[in-house]
Amino acid sequence: NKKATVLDASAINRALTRIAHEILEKNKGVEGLLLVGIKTRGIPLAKRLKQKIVDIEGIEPPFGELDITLYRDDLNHVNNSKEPKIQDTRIDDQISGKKVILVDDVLFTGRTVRAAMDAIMDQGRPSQIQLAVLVDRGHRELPIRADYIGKNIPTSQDEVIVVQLDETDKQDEVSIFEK
Ligand code: 3GP
Ligand code: 5GP
Ligand code: MG
Repeated sequence: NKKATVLDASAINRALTRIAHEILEKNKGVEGLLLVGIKTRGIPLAKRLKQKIVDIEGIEPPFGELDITLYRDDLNHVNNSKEPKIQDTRIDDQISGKKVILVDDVLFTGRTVRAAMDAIMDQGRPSQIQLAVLVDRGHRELPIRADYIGKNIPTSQDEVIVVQLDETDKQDEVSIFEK
């Protein structure tokens, strides 16, 4: 059951506009950038950032997608928890020498981002990997942090962040739910 709306459509749009500017400021323009969206909702978010970058600079950065899903290792009976595994990688552009900007909707334990970095490094040697997320909900289990954050939302373990986007859910809204 829903506890609160944290970001409405205009707040999401403003956060993405700010992040697009931050990416361009930190990287001194579009040169060498490669935007990579992570699975379902990171992909429309990365596409929106790409469009904002085009609107600001008039140059379109290359774009790719990673599909990372939770996978249960059946051999691991003792600690039968799910780990994110790479399912599919669609990055047509050369990765070597690029500044890869990973984009995801929610950053939680950091395990998905770790898997994403593995997938990237398997394909080439980027000059940098940076991370942009719409929401950082805390509870990291790895030494991973985001370079660009739409909103920090401190959560308890029994809360979940629901991210809805026009492209996948017919509306733009971020809200907190009690499990
Ligand atoms: P996404 O593919 O758009 O990122 O993890 C699968 C989906 O479940 C994710 O969609 C995510 O939005 C949603 N989800 C909601 N709460 C959680 C959660 O606590 N953990 C994970 N891993 N996913 C969650
Ligand atoms: P992590 O691997 O950092 O634990 O989790 C990150 C991935 O799991 C993200 O792709 C995100 O979609 C999903 N995730 C984890 N917690 C939440 C949450 O509370 N809400 C949503 N929407 N996604 C979550
Ligand atoms: Mg996600």
